[in-house]
Amino acid sequence: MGKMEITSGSVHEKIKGIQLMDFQYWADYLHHAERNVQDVEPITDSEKNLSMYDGYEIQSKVIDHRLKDGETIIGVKAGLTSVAKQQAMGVNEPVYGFITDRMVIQSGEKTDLSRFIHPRVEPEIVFTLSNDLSGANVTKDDVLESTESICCGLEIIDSRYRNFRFTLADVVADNTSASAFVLGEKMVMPDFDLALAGCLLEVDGEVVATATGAAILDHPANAVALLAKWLHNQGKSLKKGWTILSGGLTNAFPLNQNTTIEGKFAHLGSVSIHA
Ligand code: 0L1
Ligand code: MG
Repeated sequence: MGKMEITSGSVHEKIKGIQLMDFQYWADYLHHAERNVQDVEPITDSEKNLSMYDGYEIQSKVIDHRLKDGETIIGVKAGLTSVAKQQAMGVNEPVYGFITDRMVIQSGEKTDLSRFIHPRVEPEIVFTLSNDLSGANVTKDDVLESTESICCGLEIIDSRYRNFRFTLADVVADNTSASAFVLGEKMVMPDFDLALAGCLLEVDGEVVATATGAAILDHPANAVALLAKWLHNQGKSLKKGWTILSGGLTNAFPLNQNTTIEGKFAHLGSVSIHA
């Protein structure tokens, strides 16, 4: 894709004298940035009043772009579910986004960095459900009852915004920086206390961060329950067999050329990314 072409006219449209934000314009802007591996300034530099509602409207159009490009939704992610991540990014609430088949990296495969702007890696606990799950009051226990298996994973986040500078509404519009992920090979039932499950994150063999599952909203299944409630509010559900990322347990670390990042987990084995 070359220079960005905007077909919908101006950034704003006026209906009956009320100025409306052009969600499609901003979705095109972010999709173009992702496809061209070009960082951009946050939407809020232009749209000071961008709300969370606006962010999710734009995100939905960003996902439409991906579907038009032939991608398939294979799951969902919770983001900013740990205090470590919220403090690092200067925000105070979790968010969600969608993941597609184009984001899968096979375990052991060397990661081609040319498709990323400034990738960072964070360790995740990943759920697969045995049935669809949705509802206004889904609990951690409902999630655990519906869990087919869990595994460890590493998510590559790659904000389309320059220097990862964004507000919460910006990052929502950008599909919560979703970019790629790799899953560990060991699949287990959550028949142990996931809140106590330890995780070490290593960069080139050196431990750079540690956490337990409790870092994710006291228990990672709480993040999945939150996703079920969010989707319920949109008349949707978590789908059986989807890959569900519960959020980075620790802060994320840059993935540079000739770097190996490995997540080592109690009960769940380990998973690594090499670039
Ligand atoms: O935990 C996450 O996956 C959050 C990603 C969004 C914020 C970021 O880019 O760090
Ligand atoms: Mg994440």
